[in-house]
Amino acid sequence: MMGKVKIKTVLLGDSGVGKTSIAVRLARDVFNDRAQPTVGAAFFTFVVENGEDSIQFEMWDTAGQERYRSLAPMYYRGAEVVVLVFALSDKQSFEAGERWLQDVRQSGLGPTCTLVLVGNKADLESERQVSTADAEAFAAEQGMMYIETSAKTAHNVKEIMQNVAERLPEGAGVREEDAQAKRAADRKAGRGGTVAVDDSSKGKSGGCC
Ligand SMILES: Nc1nc2c(ncn2[C@@H]2O[C@H](COP(=O)(O)OP(=O)(O)OP(=O)(O)O)[C@@H](O)[C@H]2O)c(=O)[nH]1
Ligand SMILES: [Mg+2]
Repeated sequence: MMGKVKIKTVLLGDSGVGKTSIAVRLARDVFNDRAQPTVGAAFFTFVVENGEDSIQFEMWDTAGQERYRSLAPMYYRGAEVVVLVFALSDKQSFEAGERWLQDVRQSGLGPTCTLVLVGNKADLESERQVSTADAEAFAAEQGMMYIETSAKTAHNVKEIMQNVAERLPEGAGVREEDAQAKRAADRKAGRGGTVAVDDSSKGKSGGCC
């Protein structure tokens, strides 16, 4: 029983595999045929109920394009759930998974981090280039869950996070009660919850002549 928790989650994988489409499906349950490549990263939040637990996923949707690759560690630092996406219709995106995982592991993720491999675009069955068996074998080798989805038809998309929610280790995430207690303690100690504004520039600006 975890109660109400917030879980930092990150979506990774090559450009065009459907990360943003999955995030949009999770957060708003819609699909856009002409989604644009993500610039930098995008943030999504949604709640998954699991029995008496209410899990608020705070999801960073990173940009897969090579030029943004160096930014990704900023988003997966401290992540408790890493979702690595490839497209079932694009073998190269599957093969790229190893490199994405290497990056993630190098950043030193916690031992309780949940790793998920998602084979997306399952609706393009006639264009399939990666077999379920190959993807399952890779996932098992890497200690990941595996699931095949279609952001287009919504097939299995909710199930990604439902499966994660069911398997989260006890003590994962930031509990709402703890966050509240911390805010109260900070107030009592005279530490404001707001960031102090640096006013060192006061008096220097706005001068005329
Ligand atoms: N047929 C099909 N097309 C999809 C699916 N998911 C995404 N697409 C399409 O694939 C293209 C790329 O999707 P995005 O969600 O933008 O991909 P991305 O992984 O976020 O790409 P980057 O932001 O560049 O990293 C878009 O044209 C989507 O409409 C799916 O499940 N099936
Ligand atoms: Mg994107």
